Amino acid sequence: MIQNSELILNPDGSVYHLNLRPEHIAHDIIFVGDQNRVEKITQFFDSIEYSTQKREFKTQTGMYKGKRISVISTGIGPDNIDIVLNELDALVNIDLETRQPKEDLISLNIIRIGTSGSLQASIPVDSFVMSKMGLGLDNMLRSYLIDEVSNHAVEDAFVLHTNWDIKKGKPYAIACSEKLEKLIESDIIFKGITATAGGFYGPQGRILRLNIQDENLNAKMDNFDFDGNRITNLEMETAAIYGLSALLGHNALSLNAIIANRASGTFSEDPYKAVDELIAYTLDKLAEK
Ligand code: R1P
Repeated sequence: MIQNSELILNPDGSVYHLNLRPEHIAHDIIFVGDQNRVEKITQFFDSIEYSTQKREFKTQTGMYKGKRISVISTGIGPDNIDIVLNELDALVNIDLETRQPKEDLISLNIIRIGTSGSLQASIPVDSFVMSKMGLGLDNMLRSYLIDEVSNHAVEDAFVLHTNWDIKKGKPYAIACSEKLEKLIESDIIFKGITATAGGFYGPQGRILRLNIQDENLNAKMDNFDFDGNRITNLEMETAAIYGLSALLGHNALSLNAIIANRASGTFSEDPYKAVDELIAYTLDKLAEK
């Protein structure tokens, strides 16, 4: 039995941070970072059956063209992904009455619609990137036993290529769900490796007033190449989503609207438009499923 201190439930039986009970979520789920992005998606729904919010975690569940979908905001960063993935998994794969894991496990389909900075001059602002792989620079997943789901060859090649300081912890590489990749892909979407940082400034190579451990890291990431796979972009959630999904048996895919180009130093003139277009694109692909 999982103790009360380990799996915390609110007085109404909902999971501690997400404020959700099992009946509140669909098995097709869209993650966004920004809580204000939830309604940018659900405005297109035919109906909404449930809404809740606690802290940055806002959820709406409803129907879109005959498909039941939940949209959940994860806030910023891999630490929040640890909360969201574990609590969502508990909702479907742990009996909250007996506090025992279930025998028949459910696989959720999880698609992130995020924003991100491109590292490649050839991937311009306002384009879309699908992450074939998440490369976690953030360490969160290293608290789990990840050897069976992570790609050691990519990790070792990246450590060697960047002369990575192992004091920062070893990066981890996890692939996306091939099933969701096939569902969502098209020739308008770039594909590549998405690096996930544990912070926005220093951890992503931004220097304001503090010196950073490796000023050349972004340039080295920019020319990393593993069997023709390049690091396309840098954000803060994808690798953590891929890692916990792989460990827990869920399918995950991350899509990002590119709103900044770190190679050219440019920022989108209308970042909301790119996000809106990615939302419309993803909803249509999901409805075809
Ligand atoms: C940083 O501004 C945030 O924006 C990006 C990063 O991953 C980080 O969460 O994604 P979202 O727009 O999806 O939050």
